[in-house]
Amino acid sequence: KIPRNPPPTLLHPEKWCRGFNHFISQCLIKDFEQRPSVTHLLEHPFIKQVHGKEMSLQKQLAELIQEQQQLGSTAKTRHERIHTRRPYHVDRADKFSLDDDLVNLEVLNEDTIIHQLQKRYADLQIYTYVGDILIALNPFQNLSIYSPQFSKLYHGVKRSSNPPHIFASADAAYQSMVTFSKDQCIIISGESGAGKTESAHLIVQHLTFLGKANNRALREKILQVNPLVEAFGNACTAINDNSSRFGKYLEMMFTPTGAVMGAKISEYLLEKSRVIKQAVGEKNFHIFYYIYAGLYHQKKLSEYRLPDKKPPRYIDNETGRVMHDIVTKDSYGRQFEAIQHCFRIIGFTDEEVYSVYRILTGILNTGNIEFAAISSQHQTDKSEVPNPEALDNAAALLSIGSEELQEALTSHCVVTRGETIIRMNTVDKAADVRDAMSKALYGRLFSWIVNRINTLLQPDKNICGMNVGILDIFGFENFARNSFEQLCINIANEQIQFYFNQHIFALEQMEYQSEGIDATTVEYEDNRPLLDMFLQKPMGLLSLLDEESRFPQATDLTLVDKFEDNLRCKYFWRPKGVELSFGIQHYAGKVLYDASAFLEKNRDTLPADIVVVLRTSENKLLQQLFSSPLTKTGMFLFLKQVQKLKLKQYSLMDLLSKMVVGQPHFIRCIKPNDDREALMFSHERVLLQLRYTGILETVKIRQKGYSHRILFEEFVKRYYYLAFKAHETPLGSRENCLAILEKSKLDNWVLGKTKVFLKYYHIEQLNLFLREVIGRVVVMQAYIKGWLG
Ligand code: AD9
Ligand code: MG
Repeated sequence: KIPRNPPPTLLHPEKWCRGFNHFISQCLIKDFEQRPSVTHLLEHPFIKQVHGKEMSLQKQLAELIQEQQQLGSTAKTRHERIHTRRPYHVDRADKFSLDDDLVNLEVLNEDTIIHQLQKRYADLQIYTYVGDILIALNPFQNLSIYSPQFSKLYHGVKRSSNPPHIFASADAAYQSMVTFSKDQCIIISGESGAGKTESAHLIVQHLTFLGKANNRALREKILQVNPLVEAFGNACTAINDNSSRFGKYLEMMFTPTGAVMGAKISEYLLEKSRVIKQAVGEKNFHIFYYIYAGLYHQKKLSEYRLPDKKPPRYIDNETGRVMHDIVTKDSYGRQFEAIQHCFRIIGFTDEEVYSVYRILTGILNTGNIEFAAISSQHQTDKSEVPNPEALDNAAALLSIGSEELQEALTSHCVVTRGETIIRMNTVDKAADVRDAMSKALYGRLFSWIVNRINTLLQPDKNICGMNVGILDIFGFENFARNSFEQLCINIANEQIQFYFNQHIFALEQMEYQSEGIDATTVEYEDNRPLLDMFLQKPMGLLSLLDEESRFPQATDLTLVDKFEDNLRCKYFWRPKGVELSFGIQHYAGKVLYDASAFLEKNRDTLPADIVVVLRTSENKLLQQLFSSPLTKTGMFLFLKQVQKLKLKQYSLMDLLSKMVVGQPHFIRCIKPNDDREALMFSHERVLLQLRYTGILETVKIRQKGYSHRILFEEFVKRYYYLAFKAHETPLGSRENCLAILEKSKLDNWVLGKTKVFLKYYHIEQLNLFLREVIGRVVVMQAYIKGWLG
């Protein structure tokens, strides 16, 4: 009567009654060191007594145990670990040890590190560890290392059994979550085009593999989330054909036994301005091309009132190119089908999807509305719409009145002394209102889609689960021309870097001091002064920007003047001769910004007249988008939100850790060249990234430092199985920690005043021991449970 599906992974014995555990520990787990083999267990009097002769049961039990035992095998010394041969490992005689972990380098400097990365890259070993941190070089080609076989290969095994891999990092996060019932987060960083989004996909892929419950439909749904939101939030830029134009935090939720049960996305700072205008060589959000091409091939353009000779203005900034691509290649059309599939699988209703299409095509039609000046006797700066068919089309798709729309675009109400006066809009103003409307429509539609996905993937509220969050934001950008969007993106990256520094360097070194541990300090580049320059109140760059945005007379020039007057530090400068330009020395390099339209973009206002019209829409979804302020699913509330918090001194650490909760795991993506060429390794470009991300310092601190610091109490609670019987409840004392550490035969750990200081590899070893022990308990639990019926 062994249950068909024993707990897939670990069911912490604590969750079972102590009586059972006592029994099990009495019967089976005599001594941790003894490590009874399968035969040992089968020979055990208890098992024999119960089912001694039932071979099938024995066989099943043996399989179960074997499976569990694969999780952890005999502990090896660190030396053995390093020199174990692994599959896919290309062994080469070289003056640098071709090791998987930079921490093992004997000679440590920029040259040795880069040499090792370069060698590995040439062998297509794109992943390398720095202790518990993963470095991922973008291969710029499809590798055959992400199949389900690889997911299996990396499932629950020791990290050193296989070459470094993103699946191993995902696995580590998953195993920590299950073993300690604690939320985890994976923070992926790197400049634009370095491979963050691809990495995020691979992590989701592996986590869905690990969290396989019997709910296949749910897994399918989760796998469609990224493609769907990326169709709406990604676009082709000068650096990356699939560049993320929003920040994304995807939380995958699991049951206490590690089965996936739901997901939630938080989106952050979508680059809405892309809807209305794109830089030369760049494109609008993918979805617009998909839908236009899809409708073109399905011969449905007229239904959505779109022209079939020339794409709408918003998606046609490279004259003729888009139409040519759509007619000759069918890839956009196929993508449209894929998106329809995503909507269906995730659970959007046909009506909802139809409304989304109407809004998208409504936006495209809105972009085609033109304005021309008309002069009347009294007013010379009035505007009218010379192409009323565009206006009618937009109004029809948005299910609003055409006249009302025209009015809202070409005029606005002002209330002075209780009187409402209607003022006419100039041509420029009307065009601005039109574009503001398109941006608002798209921004709110995007947020709605995200919220809807969250509702559809919401787990059962009755189960108290845990999650692994994956943070994938837009990477650091430095274009020929950098605007407000790049500033926001780069500040966000500045904050991620700060978070990394805090975790890897600052917190660690603070703890050595307070716990009286003697560990060499490692110098690192602290970007806090730069963040202060951005975020301090009231004189930080963002505060100044907000302040200036409130003055109606302010211009972008007065803004830059204000910056210059107030930001007196080495990170800010103003180049001579270019009025609207200012430079920032970011952690990742110097960027020159063009302040044109900064104020307007920061104000991001939508005239009330437009809101009023949109609220009259007969499209229920559209009505909903403008009926109430959308509740933002808050991720880490930085930038403006940071300022809303009435903090004298902001602390991103606090903010990030409030939002991105859980134990962080870091993945640093590196772009090997700017030409997106496979196997091309630009020494210079990689070195630059290694420098600004502080990889050399990270290797040093991982070599010398103790990346894990655990309170005595917590340590005993976690690992007491390793030295005590399952039914015992030892105190969280220094002595008991010592007992566990000695029993586990680890070396190089240190005990502080209140904490155990461990190297990153200790954690892996301890967890493997623990899983081995718990694994046996679980098998027995399953067995006994089945036996008792
Ligand atoms: V941005 O900041 O959103 O502009 P990312 O997200 O860092 O950027 P992305 O993941 O989109 O970069 O990767 C850029 C391109 O590199 C992808 O479109 C792939 O063509 C390529 N890439 C990245 N990682 C891999 C990989 N593991 N295997 C194959 C990859 N190709
Ligand atoms: Mg990306």
